[in-house]
Order: sequence, then structure tokens, then C-alpha cells
Amino acid sequence: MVNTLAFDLGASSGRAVVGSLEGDHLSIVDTHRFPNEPVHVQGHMYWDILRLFHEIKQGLIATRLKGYTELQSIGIDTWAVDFGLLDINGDLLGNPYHYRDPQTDGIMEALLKRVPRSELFQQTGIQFLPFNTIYQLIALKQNHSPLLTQARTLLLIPELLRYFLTGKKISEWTVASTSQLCNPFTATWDHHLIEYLELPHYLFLKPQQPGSPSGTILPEIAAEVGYCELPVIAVAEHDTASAVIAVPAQEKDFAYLSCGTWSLLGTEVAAPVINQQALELNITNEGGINGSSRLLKNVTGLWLIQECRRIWRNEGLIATYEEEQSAIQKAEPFQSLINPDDPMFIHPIDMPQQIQKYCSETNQVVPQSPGALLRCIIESLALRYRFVLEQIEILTQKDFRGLHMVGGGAQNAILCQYTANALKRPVWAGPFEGTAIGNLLVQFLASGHIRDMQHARSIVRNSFSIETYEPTDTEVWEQAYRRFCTLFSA
Ligand code: LFR
Repeated sequence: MVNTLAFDLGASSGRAVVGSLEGDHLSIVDTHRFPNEPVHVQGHMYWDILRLFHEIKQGLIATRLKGYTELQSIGIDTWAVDFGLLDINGDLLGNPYHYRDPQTDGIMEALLKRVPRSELFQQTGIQFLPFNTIYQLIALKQNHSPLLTQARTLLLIPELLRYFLTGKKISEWTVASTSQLCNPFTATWDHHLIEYLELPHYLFLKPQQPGSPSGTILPEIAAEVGYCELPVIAVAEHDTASAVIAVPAQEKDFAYLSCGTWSLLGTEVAAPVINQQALELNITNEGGINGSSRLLKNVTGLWLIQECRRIWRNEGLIATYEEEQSAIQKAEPFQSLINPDDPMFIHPIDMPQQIQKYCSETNQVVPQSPGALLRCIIESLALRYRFVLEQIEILTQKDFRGLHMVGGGAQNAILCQYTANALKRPVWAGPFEGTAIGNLLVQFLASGHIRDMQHARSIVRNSFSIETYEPTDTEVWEQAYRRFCTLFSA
């Protein structure tokens, strides 16, 4: 039996997960969990990066105390696009901004007046999201941020945390690809684009492929946490890339939905799909393992619910997950629908109020109770998934038999069932720990304990239970879908 350790950090929480591989069976154990709470200061939103690093060290200690004294390696995956800047001495300059920080408001639109949208897409293959690294850097430049003038190296969040552990500055391809500053064919930075934008070219280190060895933890950290000579692997460090690796698909062509704060829906392709249609549909080609591309679209996911919860908690309303589920079931179906991807929902102050505003402006019933709001969100998400899946099918000219749902959101039985209903196809839900499992699999691929991706996915099928949701009530869902498409044809 061989043990490896994954640190999997999402936008709302992080955890340390040990993976033990015995033959073709992988078992996982959570050894540490911690919240990831961004901090608002003077109109800005930051990641509490030093706290996150502290939690990584706590995770190492907790893992050892749980009896895992021998680890083959460790790996870190996190969300994408955000970064830290290092100065000439290798010290971190400032706190990394959260991708929902308002500094990027309006930046993308302004840049697209200078650079044609089609050209930027042609060069990078990346969807236009206002918070991509490219726009964050332009925002710093426009604000004459001293951070940018002093910076010598840019590291994306998982790379930065790995650097804190190892002292080695190494860029990793799956996460670098999300910046919208890379060429997906050469799997490296697009230096022409960087030059054109007048960004310092020396910030960017050549990305390494997922699975690359990246040194060992520093001696002082080894002494602090009680491990020595612990090797660190640059796994598929973008959490979504890790999640896609863990999709338990048997067939070559499959559709997936990685469901967490975001819902990432798409398929895996051998080469980037960059054409007029992909541009119009705003679909992305993020870097995957073994030169593959993740052809997908970001749908605003459980963020809508997480933000409602935050407000309700302060008001002493709904408290438990069970209360939420029963409130949804009691609420009237299809009263009001929203487009989850409307920019109104990127960083509102009060999500329930924002949804009410949206419904009122679109002349629909305004949901009042938490149950009505949650039902509106979940139905709208399921309908949006159908819309995006159909776009991916048009683009790839493929028909998918059903949808693999991985990640925490796949535990939400109502969401899975509604999605199956909306799609009129089965949903296969699981594993729920997709990102952490993908992280572990890449470490076993790197060590040669797993042969290839087919082997990796067969191990997932062999090790984790997967729930099937068959579609029901398809007629009413079809009607709702038509209404959804009329309301939001974008
Ligand atoms: C999911 C994710 C998405 C990315 C978003 C912001 O956790 O990594 O793939 O678009 O977060 O970084």
C-alpha cells in the first residue's frame, strides 16, 4: 500500500486528503479541514494566503498524527486565475486579490475595444471571464500599482503555496492556461501578447506539465511538521483539471460537470477547439493532462446558494442543509427563473435581494421565502446545464448519453435529479471528492503506480460509489426549458 497526500483548496474551504492505493483500489481519508474565508479590507477582497499556508502545515501535522508517517509525495490544487507577486528577494508582495475583487470591473470591456475579441480568443482559446489573470494584471497596471513595478515573478495560487513549501518557483500548465495569456498549442505563455499589453515578460516562468516533480519540502518546514524529505509533485494544480481527471468515464467521449462554488460543464478533447462558434458561445479550452484540452464553460454554481446562506445565517433564517432541502421541496415549482451567469450575480452585497431584483426586472414572480429562492436557483442551474451541454454538443458534434457529475454539488440529490430531468438523460453522480482524487491520481501516475489515464479512471470506478439519477417529469421540464430559452437567449 502506498500513501500520498492531496491539499485541495476551494473558494469556500480546503482540506488535506490521504489517498492509499492498494492494487487497483484507492481509499481516501480526510485528515484536516479548514474554512477559506476571503477578507474584505477598504473596498478590496483578498485571499488570506498566509492563513491558508498555515492550514497546509496544520494538515501535514494532523496527517502524521493520524498515523500516516510515510507519504510518497504531496500535491496542491486550488481555484485558478488568481496569483501572488514575488519581489527580487522572492518575498510575497501584498495579499493576492480574490477574483471577485471589484478592481477588474470594466477592464475586460475596455481591453476589448483595443484588441479584437476574436484575436484574443484565437491566441489563447480562453473564455472571456472578467476576472481572468490578464484583466487583473491590466487593472494593476492601470492603477500604477507598485506591486507590479516591484514584482519579479508571478505565481498562481497553487504554485505560490507550493513555493512556500519548497522554495522552488515552478509554473504548472493546467493552472497557467486559465490566465488567458497562454498559447494552448505550445502550452506556454504567449510572449507576443504579453509584450503587446506591456506587461513585464520576466514575471512568467515556463509552465511544466502536470505530474512534474517539484522538489521537497524545505528543511525548516520538515522540522516544524515532523516529516523529512517529503517530495512535492506539481499535480494538475487547477482544481477543475484535477476534477476532470477523476471523472469515472469508461467511454472516450463523455460530458462532465464539476460542481462546487462554480459549475464547470464540458468535455475532454485531444486538441483545442478554436473557431467562430466557440468564440460566440464563449467556451473555453483550458489545459488538461497529457496534452488534452478541457473544453468547457463556467456556470455560476453553488456560489448563488452559498451567498444566500451567508445572508440568512446573519438573519437567523435557515440553518441546516436538511432544512434547506425540505424548504425546496415545499416551494412551488417553476415560479421564477434566473440566468445564473448574469453579471449581476458575480459579487452582489446581498444575494437574496439581488435575485429578487432580477426576477422583478424580468417581470416574474418575486421569490420571498428561502425555499422559493433556493428552488428558483436550483431549477435555473439545471436548465442552464442543459443549455451549456447542448452548446458543447453543437461544437463537438457529439451526443452524450448522460452527464457525469463530480464534486461536492453532486451530493445534492435535488440538484442531481433536476439536472437529469432538465437534460432528459441520466446523471451519474460521484465521486464527491473529485478534485482531491484527481490530485492523488496524478501523484500515482507520476510515481508509475498508475499506468495511464484509462487505468486511473478504472481505479475511480473500482473505488467509489456512483449514484444514477434517471430523468422524470420530462414534459414539464421541457416546457420550463423553452421558457428559460425565451427569457435568456444568450
Ligand atoms: C473552480 C475554478 C474554476 C475557475 C474559477 C475561478 O474552483 O477553479 O475552474 O474558473 O474557480 O478561479
